[in-house]
Order: sequence, then structure tokens, then C-alpha cells
Amino acid sequence: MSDVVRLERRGAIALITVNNPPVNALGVAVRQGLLEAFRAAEADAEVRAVALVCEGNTFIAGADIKEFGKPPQAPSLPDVIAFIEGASKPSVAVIHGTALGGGLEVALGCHYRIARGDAKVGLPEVKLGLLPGAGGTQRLPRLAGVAKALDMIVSGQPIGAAEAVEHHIVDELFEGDLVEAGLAYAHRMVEEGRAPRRTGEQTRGLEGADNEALIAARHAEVAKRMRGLFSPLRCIAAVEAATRLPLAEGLRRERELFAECLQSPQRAALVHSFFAERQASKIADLPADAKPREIRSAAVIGGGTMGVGIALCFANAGLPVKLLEIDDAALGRALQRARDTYGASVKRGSLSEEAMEKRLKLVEGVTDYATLAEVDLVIEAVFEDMGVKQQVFEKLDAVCRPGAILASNTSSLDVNQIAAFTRRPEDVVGLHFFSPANVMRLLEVVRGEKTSHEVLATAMAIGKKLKKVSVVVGVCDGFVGNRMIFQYGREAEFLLEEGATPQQVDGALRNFGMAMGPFAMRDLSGLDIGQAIRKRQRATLPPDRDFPTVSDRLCEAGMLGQKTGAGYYRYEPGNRTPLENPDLAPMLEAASREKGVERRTLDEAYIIERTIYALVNEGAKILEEGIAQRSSDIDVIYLNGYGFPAFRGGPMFYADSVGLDTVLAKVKELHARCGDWWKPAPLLERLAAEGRRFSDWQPGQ
Ligand code: T1G
Repeated sequence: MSDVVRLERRGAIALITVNNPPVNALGVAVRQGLLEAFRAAEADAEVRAVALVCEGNTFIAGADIKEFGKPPQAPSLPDVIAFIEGASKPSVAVIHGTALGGGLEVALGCHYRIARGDAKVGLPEVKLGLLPGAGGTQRLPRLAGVAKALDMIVSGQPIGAAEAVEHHIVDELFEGDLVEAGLAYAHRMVEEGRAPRRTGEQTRGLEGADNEALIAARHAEVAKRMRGLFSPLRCIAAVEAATRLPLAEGLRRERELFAECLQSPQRAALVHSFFAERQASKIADLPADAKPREIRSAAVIGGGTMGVGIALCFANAGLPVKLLEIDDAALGRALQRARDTYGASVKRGSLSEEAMEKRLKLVEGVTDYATLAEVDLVIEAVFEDMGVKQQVFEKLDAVCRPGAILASNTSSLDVNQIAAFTRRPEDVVGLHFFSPANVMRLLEVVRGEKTSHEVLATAMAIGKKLKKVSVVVGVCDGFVGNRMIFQYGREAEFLLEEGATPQQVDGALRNFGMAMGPFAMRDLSGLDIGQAIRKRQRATLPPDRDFPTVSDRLCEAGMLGQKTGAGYYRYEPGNRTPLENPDLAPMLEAASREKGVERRTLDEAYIIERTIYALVNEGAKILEEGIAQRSSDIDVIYLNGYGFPAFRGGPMFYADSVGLDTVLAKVKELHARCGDWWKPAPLLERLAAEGRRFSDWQPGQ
């Protein structure tokens, strides 16, 4: 028996145990072990039934994602499952944790399934650009029906054990010890003389509904809602095969569609995104013994949009948090904002009244700094002005206990300078949340020169506790995300001077997959924010450096975006739908005239290169300066904070997939035509010359 799959005889029951940490993934050794174990159980005349359990935190959580893209190794998972299903002795899968993907497919190959009450089951393959490729699209509909199977397979979302029982995916729930429950159920199967109940032979789930109409409706809906994605429609095609074909043919069709998804560049990008997010939590030079400090309570300074959003993150995580404002009136407004934010969720039905009240009780409004003496972590979220930050941090340094961590939510100011306002720079760190802070998953953990290892480890731990995707970044203007978005936004604005309209630029980038175009995004956040940043940047650049002017003209005309009813677009009162702003066209004409530029029609490919390559070139500089640890960290920032499409893997992965030689050639052409904003990053030049990719690069190489 292999060391990842064990077979034991418990009386007339064969107990098969998988033990392949951390998630019992179905690597080749596990597949071999399972096949050997089920074969041995089948051949053993003393064995009357089989129970399959897993050690560790979870039942099998899927195929081994690391194997994708590598030459397949026998036995294939479908073959293992076919043997399990075809066995003559009844088998039961004992599910705990998350039975996902191939894990649920193995369980569906077993004849019966029991699950612990807190377990979940799901088929998340679509999130990796795939589809359930080991019978899930054929067996799940036969148990749960086509509608439920489509819901689970197209969304990739798991369901709880009780819901799985409701939909005949799981037979019954159990509590307590896995092995005991498995053996007890197996004994019951023997005593009741139960025969193997082969899922592939079930038909109930395929009957009683107009599956053809269901499939057609779902296809139309997904084609619209998941535009640009490759695998969701193939998921539907595979389930459609189950409604029409006998199992063997349906399985063949599923394998064909699975192979198409496996070859798709979207699968490579989505798998990259999966591992990149997990890699981001690893800090290369953090000593193993750097233990996080315990955070039992927090405080947020500033009850504006960001401050309240951050406070709600703590309340959502069940941590008490003080929210400090300058006076009772401001505090009242802040607490009302907190209540209104939760109220919207209650109205949407995503939060119960009871849960809202419980969380609001965790938010304590204060106006006196002295009340912060015992908190473990303070996050400042006041106005983006260094003078104001200095006042706040000097006060915090005076009142907070030794060992309390002082964090700033600044979106681009110098965290080292902020740390220097205190006598404890080693306890100062940046925690850059993204608006709305209680929704956006991204957290840039800004590591100051003096930030201690322990404080850095604590920042990462609290990020995880708040269910954020935390990425460590260094100190510079804009850190990683905003530093790159400045380039992207500026280039987008230059395109308006060259002849494009906001609709064309936003449309091209939405077709690329961005959640929102740059001009709709600027109208949302407010044009005045960009104006202040450009003013600061101008002070650090040569006077002859060219800047676009349209945004400044709009600000001068008081058109700041949604908040004033007009910016790049016009908005009807109370309506966020962007409409054409008739005042813009003359401004664009004037801007082009001022620059002596002949307006022309720009094609989508040019718009994408001009904007996305601006991200890439700046990302290469960020890597070379050590502001980000690895190119995949930059991808994680863009996937989780800036609406970059996961099916393209992030800006750096996208550049690798285009080829750095191609990217560099375009950057050089733009440098020649558009000036020093496009000076090629040395790292980009070097990697392109060496035929390498950003993902091959390590610091210092
Ligand atoms: N393969 C390989 N490694 C995996 C893995 C997998 N399926 N799942 C997790 N890991 C690694 C992960 O990279 C990390 O590694 C460690 O395990 C802990 O993960 C044929 C084709 C199960 C809910 O998509 O959703 O089956 O960083 O930090 O927060 O039809 O992992 O420690 O080195 O996420 O407790 C379908 C993916 C595959 C499930 C646990 N299955 N995994 O969450 O831990 S495709 C999935 C998860 C498939 C079949 C198809 C989560 C989790 P490291 P973690 P967690």
C-alpha cells in the first residue's frame, strides 16, 4: 500500500484512508493508492463493504492543481472512479471539511455518501478555467437534477452538507469521529444487504424537468453574464450531454470538453491566480520564529468612508473596535454611516438584523485618545496630509501602550516619514485598504524600513483574520497598485487627446476584461483626487514632462465626476449610469489643438497596449526596486484591487503570455513617439533580451 493511501480490514469492512497533506489532493500517488486499495478490497473474499475516509482537515479537495499542464500520469482519475463505481461491494465516502472537484467526484463514484454537519461539497473547477473532468458533470445531475448541478458547476460555489442531503448528493449527516461513523454506516449496509448503488445508473435527477429549456436558458444567461470566459459554456455543454447520452458516452464528451478547457490560456491564467494568491502570503526574508502578536482589540482614527469601512472589517471578524472622531457630531455621523452600511446589507438580505446589531455592538465610538491606551492595533484613516498624520501619530505614540501597533491607511504617503513621528518606528506599518474597505479583499501591507519582522507577521495575520488578501509592498509614491494605476490613467487620458472618447477607451478595456474602464473609475472616485496627485508628481518631474490636460479642464469646470453629476460622463440625479457629457467634446478638441495633435480613430489593440503596457513597464520598475517581492504579487494586487480579469492572470502574467520581447518592442516604439514616460524598464529589457519571463525572475537575479 502507498504511504498516502492505507487499507485496513476492520472485520468485514475494508477501511481505506487517504493521508496526503495539506488537502489530500489527488496526485498520482493518491490515485494509484486508491486504485490498489479498492482492487484489494474487491479481491478480498472476507470484505463485505468499503469505507473511504481522509485524515487531516478535509476530505479530498480535488485534483492536484500542480499537475495541470504536465504530461498525464496513469491511472487517470476517471479510471479510478470507474473502478470504484463498478465494484461489487458497496462503498461509502465519509466526507468532512471540503470535498471539492475531484474529491466530490470520487465520493460520487462511491455508492453512498455521509458527511459531517459542517462539511461542504462543491465542484469549483470553473474557477480554474476548467470543468469537472472526472464524471462530475455526468453524475451530479443524475442525483441532484440538472438545475442544481448547473448552479454548482457553473458557479463553482460549494454547498453545505445539509443542503447536499436535500439534493440527494449526500445520504445522511453524522457528527463525531470519521472512522466510527464510516464503519457504522458500512456495517449497516452489510446488515441491510445493500447492493452497490451506482450513481451513473441513477436517472431520477434527469427526469421530471424540461432539461432542454433549462439548458438553453442557462446558456443564454451565462453567455451574457460571464462574457469572455471560456469554460462556463463548456460546463453547460457537458451537463447537456448528461441529459442526452448514456453514461459512457457522456463521460467521453466530458473528457473532450475538459481537454479543451485544459488547453485554454484562461486555465493557465486562473491556475496562476490561484497559486499567486497563496504565494503572496509568504514573505521571503521573514524568519520562521517571527511570531505575530495577538490582536484582541483595535481602533480606527477617522470616521470617514475609509475609517468606517475599516472598522466594519474588524466587527465582521468579531473583534471589538473603537472608532475615534474629533467630536460628538462627527462621531454621530460616523456611527450612522456604519449602521447605514450594514442596513444596506440587511435590505439586500445578505445580513440578518440580529447579526447587524451584534456587529454594531463591537464598534465603540470615542472622541478621547486616552481611551486607546490598551488597544493592540490602531489604524489611522484621516485626511491624506502629512501634517495631519503627524498630529495623529504623535498623539497615538503618547497614549498607546508599549507593543501596540500603529498603522496608517495612507494610500501613497511615505510610511517611513510617518514612523519617524513616533518613538516606536519598528511598531509602525502601512495597512492600505481599498474602498469600500469592508468589501474589497485587497490589503497592501506597507513595510517601512524599520517595521519589525514581528509587526510584519502580525499585519499579515490580521489581514487573514479580516479575510483580506494581503500583499507586502515597499515604500514609494503609490506603493504598487496606485503607482501603476497612475501610469495607466495618464496614458488613457493621452488617448483622449489623440482622438478617442471615454466611451471608446472604457469599452476597449471592458472588452479586455477590466471590471470598469479608467474614466468610469475616475468619475466614481472623483477627478479632484487625481488632480492633487498630479500636482504632487509635477513637483518631482522635469518641467518639460508632458501631462494630459483634459482632467484639469474638467476640474476647473467643476466637473468632478459622479459627485457633481458630470465628469468624463454625465449622470442623471440618483443614477450612476454613465451618459455622454456634451461639454466634453469641445474640451477634447481644444486639448488636441493645444498639443498640436491631429485627432484620429484609435483601434482597440492600440488602446489596450497603451494602457496595459503602461502597467507592465511600471511593474517591472517596481520589481527591480524591490517594492514588490515577486511579479505574481503585482498580479494579486491587480486581480483583487483593480478589477483586472483573473482569466488573464494579472498584468505581469499577461505580459509573460504575450511575450516580453513583443511588449518591449511596443514600449520602445511608444518611448520614441511619446517621450520619457515610456522609458523601458531595465528589467523588462534584460528579461526580453534573455528570453525570460517575469515569473522566472527572483530579486537579485
Ligand atoms: N492541488 C494542489 N495544491 C492545493 C490544492 C489542490 N487542489 N488545494 C490547495 N492546495 C495547496 C495550496 O496551494 C496551499 O499550498 C495549501 O494547499 C493550503 O491551501 C478532476 C480537475 C481546499 C478550500 O479547486 O479551494 O479537481 O501555500 O491555503 O485556506 O474534476 O485550498 O501551503 O504551499 O487554500 O485551508 C478542484 C482548491 C481542483 C480546490 C483549503 N479543487 N483549494 O483552503 O488552504 S481541479 C479546488 C481550495 C479538479 C477534477 C478537477 C483551498 C481549500 P501552500 P489553502 P485553506
